[in-house]
Amino acid sequence: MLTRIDHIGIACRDLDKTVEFYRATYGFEVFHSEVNEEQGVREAMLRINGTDDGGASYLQLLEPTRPDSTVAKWLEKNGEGVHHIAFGTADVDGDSEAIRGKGVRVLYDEPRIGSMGSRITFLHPKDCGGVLTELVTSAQPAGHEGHGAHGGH
Ligand code: CMX
Ligand code: CO
Repeated sequence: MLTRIDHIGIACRDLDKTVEFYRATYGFEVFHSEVNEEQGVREAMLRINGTDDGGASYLQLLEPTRPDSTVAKWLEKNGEGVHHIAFGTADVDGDSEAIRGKGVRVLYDEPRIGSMGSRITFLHPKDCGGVLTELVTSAQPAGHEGHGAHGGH
């Protein structure tokens, strides 16, 4: 069951500058940052609020690490802006299979590793009304999400 907005993914050209915009404008601080080579991104997670399933909602700021990455190609075509939304679930495997069964293309056969050791998959935007949609199961057990995952570069 999808129980929260886990994050909104925002594509940018300059991560440090974008982090500073969100800090100076809204007061949001970086909760976690990392490079995900498989996804071709350098990212910063800004924690906005906790959620009633024990998780949290974030903004995920994304800068491409290489020109052939999905985010680089998207920036080339669209410029900076909202790139995807992500729903949180305790069971990304079960939920993605159920959604696949409804005829929506799930991009990965098995979930891959996302932010903070989470397991993630994506639904094709062309099957979701033009919205690239991610499903996320956090690494932390339910009830303890959002704690102890600071730092890491
Ligand atoms: N939102 C909405 N539509 C999108 C999109 C997006 N983010 N990215 C691509 N599309 C649309 C394009 O506009 C295009 O539509 P048209 O044919 O009407 O022009 C169509 O999908 C195909 O796009 P494309 O530019 O040819 O791109 P690809 O097919 O090569 O890739 C996708 C699209 C969704 C398969 C690819 O972006 C993908 O695998 N995404 C999942 C991985 C990802 O995004 N990783 C980065 C984030 C990591 C994280 O969140 O942790
Ligand atoms: Co994401």
